[in-house]
Amino acid sequence: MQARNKRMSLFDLTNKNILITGATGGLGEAIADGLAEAGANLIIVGRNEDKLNALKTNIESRHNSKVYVKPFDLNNIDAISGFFDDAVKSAGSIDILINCAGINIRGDAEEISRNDWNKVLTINLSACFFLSQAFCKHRKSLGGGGKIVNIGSLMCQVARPTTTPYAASKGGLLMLTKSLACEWAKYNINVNAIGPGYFLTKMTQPLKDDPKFNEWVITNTPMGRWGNPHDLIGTVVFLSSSASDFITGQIIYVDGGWLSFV
Ligand code: GCO
Repeated sequence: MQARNKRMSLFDLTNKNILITGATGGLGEAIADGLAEAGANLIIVGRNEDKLNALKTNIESRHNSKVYVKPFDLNNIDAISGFFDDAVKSAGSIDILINCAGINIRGDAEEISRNDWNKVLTINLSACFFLSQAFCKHRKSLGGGGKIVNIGSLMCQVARPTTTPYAASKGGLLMLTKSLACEWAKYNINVNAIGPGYFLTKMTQPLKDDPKFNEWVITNTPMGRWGNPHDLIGTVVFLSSSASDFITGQIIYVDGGWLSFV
């Protein structure tokens, strides 16, 4: 029993402060809840303060975790560093950054406007970079250590028509993960990513509602189903915890076998 507890403490996140963006989104809520269950305190970031407050109440009522609500619009790239400093002031320090916010604007590549292109690239890629930069500065000031987990997609690796800005942003996010892993290993900061397969959220509901698309997802996912946001928790906890201390620059696909299937 003793030995088992010791092993499990590898995954323990007690007293870790984790900042998560997109916290009230389809994947973010489940991830935030799972991290709190593993013992972490959370700094939850999103645009809608009411939704953030509801999530805080929900998490604090069920877990022994302190949740700080930080409304912020990630489009505001120039304000990211000030926002991050403010979040640090509230929580005392931030040990782990989870870049989970993401958007998709689908359409034919021939028709995508510059505005839509910029919107997707700003949230899915630029905001992740500048948050990571602020995080690195903070961790350096504490003598190093820390973890970044980027929420990617199957589209870090493969594409599908009508999702060009999204696929470009997620491909970029994978290389951002690898670049920062190489550069910040010297500060003992691990940078990894997770690539969810087709998960059922508000964002993918229109895809699920299309019978042909739904059939395509089920047939191409060896496990024969859409992912449930809770399917991500184990991997997020692993990459946030000391169980992954010698892993950096990696992406783990949580895809029910999608990428292994031809
Ligand atoms: C979409 C996207 C994603 C998928 C993802 C699979 O059109 O919204 O394809 O949200 O779920 O690419 O990883």
